[in-house]
Amino acid sequence: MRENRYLIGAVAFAVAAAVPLWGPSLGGDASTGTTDVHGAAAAEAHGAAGMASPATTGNASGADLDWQAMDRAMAERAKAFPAKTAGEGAQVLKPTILEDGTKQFTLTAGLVDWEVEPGKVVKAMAYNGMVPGPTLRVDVGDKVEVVLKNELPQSTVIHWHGIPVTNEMDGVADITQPPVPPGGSFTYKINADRQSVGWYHSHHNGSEQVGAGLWGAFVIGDLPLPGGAKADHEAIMQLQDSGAIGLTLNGKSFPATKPLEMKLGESMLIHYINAGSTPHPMHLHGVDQLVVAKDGFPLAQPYKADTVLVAPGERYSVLVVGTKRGSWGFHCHIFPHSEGSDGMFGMFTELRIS
Ligand SMILES: [Cu+2]
Repeated sequence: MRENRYLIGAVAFAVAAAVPLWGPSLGGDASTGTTDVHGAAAAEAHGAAGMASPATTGNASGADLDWQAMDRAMAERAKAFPAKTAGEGAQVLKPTILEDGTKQFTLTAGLVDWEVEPGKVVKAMAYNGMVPGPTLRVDVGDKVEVVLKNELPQSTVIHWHGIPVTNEMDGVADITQPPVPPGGSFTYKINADRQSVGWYHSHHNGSEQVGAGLWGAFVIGDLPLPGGAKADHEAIMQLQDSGAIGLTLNGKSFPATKPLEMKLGESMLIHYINAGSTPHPMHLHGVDQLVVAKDGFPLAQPYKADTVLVAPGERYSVLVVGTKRGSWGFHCHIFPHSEGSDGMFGMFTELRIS
């Protein structure tokens, strides 16, 4: 009971602490929260005939733009996709194999400048210089060590979400271990004894550190698919909405998001991981999503959807078959997260079937 009280206290504190931090950033990048409100208010005040669309990325709200200017701005952004930026997140990290066969990974947490979209560079916290952090992939039965080195100016820890660990390896500051101070390190030992689609993230000053970039994917083994099917492609789509990184897919905002690509008739297994602070309904145009797993646990009865709601912390795995050629929109269906008066932004990409 005593531990429970601490936990409840910690959660209440985290929520209270998070509200002022997340308030302005939940709507998107720095310009979002304010222009959004201004746009709606301006439209009301002027009785504007046009829609007060949330101006999330540009300088003007919908009410301030004539329709040609709006169309031009939208076309320009769409044409820039997929835009080049410095840095690529979620790269698969190769382990060092220790003498006893243990797979050892090193994650170094530090400050980096991260380009989320062309010209927009934010002060991020990152593992090994990338956002999201490196993707860890191991086999069922592996013994795993992850060495956390802290080069941040504040303490940190790593929590393993959906990954089997003993209590002392759970990585929650002051609950299961002391925080790892600047300059310190800690080695996590994990027996990867079951298949999982998991992830890892900071559990110290989480409302700042996770949104600043301290998270990544951790996959154990292969997710079994209905009927023993094998997917031709596998992709991980990591969602973020808050903090320094803001509205992104795999650490990048449209037009710097990466299109997913497959050929007609091929299949792709896509794992959503929501590392953010709000749910995102992920909508794929043109082809169905077959939901095959929740939090890495295969579903007894997979089901079809065109929009899959992924809450913070959750993972959903969906199987997609390329039945129709084309560039299909693929985005969060909360439009203030993906499309405004100057076009697509944030959580928008394409599934390209050729
Ligand atoms: Cu969203």
